[in-house]
Amino acid sequence: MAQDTSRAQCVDMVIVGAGFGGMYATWKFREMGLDIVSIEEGGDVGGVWYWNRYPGARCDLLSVDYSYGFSDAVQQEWSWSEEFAAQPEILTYANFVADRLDLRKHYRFSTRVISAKWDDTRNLWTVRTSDGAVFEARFCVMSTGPLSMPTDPDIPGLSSYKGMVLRAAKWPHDPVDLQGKRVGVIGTGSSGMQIIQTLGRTDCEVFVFQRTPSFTLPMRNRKLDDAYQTELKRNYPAIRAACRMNPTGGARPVSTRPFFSLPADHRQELMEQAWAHGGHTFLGIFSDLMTNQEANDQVADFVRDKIAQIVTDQQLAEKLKPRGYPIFARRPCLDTEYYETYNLPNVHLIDCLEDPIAEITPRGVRTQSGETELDVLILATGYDALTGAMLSFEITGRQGRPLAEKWAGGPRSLLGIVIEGFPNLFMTTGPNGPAALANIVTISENDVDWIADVITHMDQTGQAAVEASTEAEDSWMERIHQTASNSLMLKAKTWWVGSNVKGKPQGMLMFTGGFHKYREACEAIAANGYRDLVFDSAGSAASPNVKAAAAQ
Ligand code: N01
Repeated sequence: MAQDTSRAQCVDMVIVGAGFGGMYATWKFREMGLDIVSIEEGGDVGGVWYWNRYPGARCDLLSVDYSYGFSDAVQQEWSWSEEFAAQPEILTYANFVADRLDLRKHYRFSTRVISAKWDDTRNLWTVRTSDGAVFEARFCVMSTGPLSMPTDPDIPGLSSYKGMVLRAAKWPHDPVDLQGKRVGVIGTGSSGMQIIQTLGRTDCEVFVFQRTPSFTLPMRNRKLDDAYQTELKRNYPAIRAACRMNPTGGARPVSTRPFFSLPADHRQELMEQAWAHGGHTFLGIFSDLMTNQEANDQVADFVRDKIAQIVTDQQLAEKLKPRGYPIFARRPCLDTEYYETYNLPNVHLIDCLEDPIAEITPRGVRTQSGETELDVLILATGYDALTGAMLSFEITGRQGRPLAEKWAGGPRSLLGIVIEGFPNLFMTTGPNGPAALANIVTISENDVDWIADVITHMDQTGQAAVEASTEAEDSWMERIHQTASNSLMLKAKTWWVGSNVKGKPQGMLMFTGGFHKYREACEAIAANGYRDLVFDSAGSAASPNVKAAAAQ
């Protein structure tokens, strides 16, 4: 059916999202001279940090890593107060960047994209938004984020509950008074654990509904003093370079030492030191934790022993011990006295493996053994991750093919950036890249820069459209599959493999080979003259601005 585009506003590029990917894309493509419009559902910048305002929300990547390196002015002017920043500081940082780089003027906030359709004859995208606007654009960049579509639990009776329901991922912007309340928390992933360890230290009565216990390691956060800040700012070029060489996209220790290459007492000593030091040290002491089941078991035992040492009631400690999956095959958390929280008299664990939730009632939560009355119910039940946001609106590619149809068996793309059959559509931190397995900010910068180079190449060579070749996409998907199969990553049920959403295709969708290998793959495609991409020069629609910039 012909599209009515008579009201359309013509731009070079539509960018979706105001998280770290969308904000950097907005800056980068504006600086390249493109006429851009950026669209964001939230009322302002910040992405997940705009929405996730729950008590205790904090990033468990180092603040220094979890910040932009593309602008030296920004990194020199901004100072982090803590090694691991809390949500309010990260949101203030996002606002600082938006102000400093004057990004807001490009955004339409509180606006959702409702469809994006490719026009084969004109080589243009038509993008419609919830406020009735229509844009025609040569390019679309989807910076919709891997964790931006929260899911409610599949428990009967939720709508019947008469108390207050709060969602970790859509926390109210106005203060919520939880003082003295009976608060139930469903979910013990990263969000739930942060809420529990925070509310447990207030005068709330906290009831934790735990289904699968998660592993968590001590964060041991600390304030950053002036001397440290000065040294840090002097070293930024080296830090950013190190992040780009690292599997996590952060300046984290990496080991080349297999677990069993050391005697048992030395291994124990290293684990004790890492536990005492906190942060990411633990992940950097052995090289083979995700490939050697026996090594993984021993590290998991070490953490289970720590739980037993911390939690005074040994029956409770047993319930908190994660079992049945390798440590680090589900997203581990860095916590602040999470296990200690269960020694507090106002914190109660309901083990939903032993005593499953039957329903949510008007008064609270009923498990098999009885009803727990609650004033407030907090849902920290996770996300339709990686693909949820992209499939939440209609995207139609070449010959009217819906993305939902192409991705019916799971997402397919080259690098998580370009998709066969969807010309001039780019993703940042897309589902087949390292996505949520590495530092989102480092990946975002990598992806946006790669896209910018492709667009420059197109304009220099007179191309109107670009997409992944079928062969390159197939071969990248095979590499994702092979890399995951060679590790223990597939041995846990988690959002990483889509098992938290009913009916979702299962399997590792992210590239598990590390950010450094992913970056090398991106660079190799550019270095081979983009032979893995298919270009279409028909009626080249190069933006006049980009052409002018390229000619300079
Ligand atoms: O979500 P999750 P999240 N009955 O999917 C439970 C990032 N993040 O928002 O495992 C009972 O991890 C579910 O139980 P189970 C980070 O990448 C980072 O916490 O399915 N329980 C699980 O316990 C993270 O991985 C930070 O048995 C039910 C929980 O809900 C990602 O976001 C902070 C249930 C969901 O855990 C997602 O974390 C926060 C049911 N019917 C988030 N349905 C930091 O940087 C679901 N659950 C620190």
